[in-house]
Amino acid sequence: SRSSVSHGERAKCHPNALARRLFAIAETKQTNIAVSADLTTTRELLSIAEALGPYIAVFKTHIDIISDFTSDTTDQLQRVAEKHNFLIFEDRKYIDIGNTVQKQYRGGALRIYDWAHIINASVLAGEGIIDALSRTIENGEERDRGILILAEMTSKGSLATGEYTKASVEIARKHKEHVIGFVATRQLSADSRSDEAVPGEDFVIFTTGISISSKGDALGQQYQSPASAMERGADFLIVGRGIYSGSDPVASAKAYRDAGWEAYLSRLEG
Ligand code: 5IU
Repeated sequence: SRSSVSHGERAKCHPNALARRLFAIAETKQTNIAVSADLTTTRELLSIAEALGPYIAVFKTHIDIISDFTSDTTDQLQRVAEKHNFLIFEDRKYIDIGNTVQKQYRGGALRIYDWAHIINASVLAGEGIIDALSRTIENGEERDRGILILAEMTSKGSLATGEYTKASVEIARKHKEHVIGFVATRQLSADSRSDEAVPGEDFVIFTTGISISSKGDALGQQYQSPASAMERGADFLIVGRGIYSGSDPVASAKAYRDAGWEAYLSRLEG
């Protein structure tokens, strides 16, 4: 099945250039960790990016929570990303009508298209949102851009389930040029009858809600362990407070990287 294919193999074969780059980074740095840097000042954001850069494949931001944001924040973040060879994922969760999300993606004060390799979107509003974001990518000059569809959520009582999740997969299949995968808690695109990978299809699964030590927080977040997420089909593990909120984020990042990579290797061995 698909889960026994290595990152190196997927780096060679994936039809999407950004996905190839992502798998090549994972293979080279031997990490499937995406740190969720939910920090609120430019200084903290850049210092955690610099410190954790060597151990991560992806740096996930919520750029609208930075209290002192200027274009310098993201200019500098891009420089750190180049230096340490990781991709930037802005967790913006686009959800509006096509005409609005194009403006939110391309323009405004944040100019997310200019600096974020990966963005995500909900298909609550229908597939037009994916058309609109795809067109922004096609009309722009940056070629290494990709979209993740928000197919599930980890918060208690999430309504992103069942038919909604199924529709997410169907819409992704129609937009393979720019949709590189899903934010989800498990493998979603296997053939429902055989459980085998669908030929020619290689969606990347990013799983949030990962913690080695905690089961949840006071606001409804629900966690699973790195090993559990990898067993369920995750390709990249998104870790926030588990890494940045302790006294030694670098040591935590290494621990999550080791746990994630070990689980990946044992999955390869089947
Ligand atoms: N996030 C989730 N669950 C989801 C989705 C996104 O937690 O279903 I979609 C985001 C929220 C936060 C990060 O930015 O992932 C998780 O942070 P912690 O690891 O600190 O809980």
